[in-house]
Amino acid sequence: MKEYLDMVKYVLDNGVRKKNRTGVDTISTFSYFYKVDLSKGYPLLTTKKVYFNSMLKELFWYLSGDEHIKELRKHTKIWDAWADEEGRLETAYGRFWRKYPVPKENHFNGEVWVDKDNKWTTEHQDGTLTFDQIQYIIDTLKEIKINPEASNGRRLIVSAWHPGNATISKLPPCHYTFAFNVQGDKLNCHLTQRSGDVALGIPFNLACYSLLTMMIAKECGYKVGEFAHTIIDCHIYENHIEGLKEQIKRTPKELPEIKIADKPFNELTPEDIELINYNHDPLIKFEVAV
Ligand code: THF
Repeated sequence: MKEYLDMVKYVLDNGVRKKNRTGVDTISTFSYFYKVDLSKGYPLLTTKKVYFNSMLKELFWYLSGDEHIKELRKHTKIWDAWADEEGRLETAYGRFWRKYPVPKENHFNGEVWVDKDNKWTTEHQDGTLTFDQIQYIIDTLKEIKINPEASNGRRLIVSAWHPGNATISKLPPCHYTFAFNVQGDKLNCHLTQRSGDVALGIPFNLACYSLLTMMIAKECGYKVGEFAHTIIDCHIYENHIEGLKEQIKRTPKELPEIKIADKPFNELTPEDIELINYNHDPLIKFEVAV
């Protein structure tokens, strides 16, 4: 994928050395943007082997809304470093996608921040209220499909950022908000990321949100449009520079395809997602900075 290799080259050429909490320095740039057309194939990098299965399990972990990785860690180690022995972790992607905490009542001047029919809000046994942002997106996209003038077409936002949680979390979400956008019969998605590890995280994030967009497009009756990505602190860890210099010498191959089983979105499992014709260059080993 040319768009990815261009990003690698940009950061290699323009990155400025910077220290960070992990102890491994990065070369860092501010606010990189690229987008890819999902109708041209599934953007899983071909210039190295990307562990599609780890990424797939990660996406279904997000969608489960679980606040632990008890299931996920049976399949991949990619989140182990941030969880405790029980598998619990404060990084709140899926938890906030599916169960964003909302104030109960009389929050400010008696305002109630709950949708009127409790369509997306659930009251839990302990009395807390949470909002299912993914279900809101799906239901609203279906409504927009029937009535393109619906008022909420530019409010299709999912937020994984909670300021309070972010102050205590060992690792607040890196990709913390995404937005859907309909143009004609196509569904687009834009992801904003506060911090992006070019070698390891970004290939996963790109594949993950592109697949999510394809799944939601299918569920709601749209064709796939573009995936767009803004990375605010876009960086390369110094121990990844050699590997990436090797990778940019490689020539991208034709992109693979994705086949999604004919099932309602909420019933999909990783087994229902098929990756077809993934031809790739050899793995490049990168160490993750924790
Ligand atoms: N921290 C850092 N420094 N980089 C990240 O990309 C990152 N994440 C998540 C949280 N903190 C991060 C964790 N995601 C791999 C991939 C994604 C990760 C963490 C690790 C990884 O090691 N990938 C290898 C092997 C994959 C495998 O064994 O399955 C690879 O070659 O891709 C970004 O969201």
